[in-house]
Amino acid sequence: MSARPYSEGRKIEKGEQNPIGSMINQVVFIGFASGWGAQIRETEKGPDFLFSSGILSSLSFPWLWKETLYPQKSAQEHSLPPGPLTLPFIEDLCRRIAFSVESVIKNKEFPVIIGGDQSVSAGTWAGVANALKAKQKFGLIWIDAHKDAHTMETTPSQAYHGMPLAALLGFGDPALVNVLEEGPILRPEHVCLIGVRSYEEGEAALLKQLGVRVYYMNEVLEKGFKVVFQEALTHVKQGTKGYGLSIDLDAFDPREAPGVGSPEPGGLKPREVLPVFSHLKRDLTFKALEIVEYNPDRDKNNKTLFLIRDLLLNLLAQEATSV
Ligand SMILES: [Mn+2]
Repeated sequence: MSARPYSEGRKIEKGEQNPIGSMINQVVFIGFASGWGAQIRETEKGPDFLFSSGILSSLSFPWLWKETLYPQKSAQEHSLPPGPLTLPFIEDLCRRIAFSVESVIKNKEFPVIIGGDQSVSAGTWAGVANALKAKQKFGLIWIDAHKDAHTMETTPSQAYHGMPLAALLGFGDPALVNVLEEGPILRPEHVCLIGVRSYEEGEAALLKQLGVRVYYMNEVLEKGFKVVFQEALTHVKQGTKGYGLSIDLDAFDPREAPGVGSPEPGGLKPREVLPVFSHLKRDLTFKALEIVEYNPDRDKNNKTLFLIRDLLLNLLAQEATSV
């Protein structure tokens, strides 16, 4: 199983304004059905569950589900420990997602990547940077409970979903660093992390050495999400040709988003985050969005599913929906 094309979606109606901006035709979803980068593999069910839930029919903007990318072998058919044995699946998927994202942007459409474990990020942002000719000139806000900045030398778990940010900055396995072309996708000064509260020494040392700005959860609680996010936006827009948003659902408090791969207590509150996101509308420098680590098996009362819908509405709809 490689890719399943979907035609479902909602077309732009006559006279309707487009989401994001008038240059953009529609929002295009791409699913990344992978659990190979994680220790717990059920995130591979995330995109199909989201799509078949029917919840996307409540989106108020034009959208299309382009495809869902599946690994050569599912973790349900095949058992492997985290680490190098899983890399061929991840490398192949990252390249396919990069090509898919690239073609969406070249088509003047806005890509939304739905994961799947966060190893996808090594592919997503390679594709975005290529399409925009913005390699090392692209900003990224990484909203996550973790730093995802390990390399094989520092990781305790060997799981590749803990490594994509390092790869985007040029560190780690060449298969993930050089997905489409040689060399790092992002420069450290163009990256911000928000919501971090669980990490290991090795990855922290790498980000510190590179001077990457990390807004720990403490700082978010102190200043408020609104102030932190505005600062982060200013940061990632400086000297770049655009910016993207990578949202690991585990950044949110597990009481609000229980359906994730690696929950960490004490996270972001949707009621603080969603209104802030609604201000991103029609910002033409906002180029792509990924929402990852959705694990439907662990969700409770579809809370996480509804949170994904609310994130999409607040980030992409003309009028933000109150929550
Ligand atoms: Mn993550």
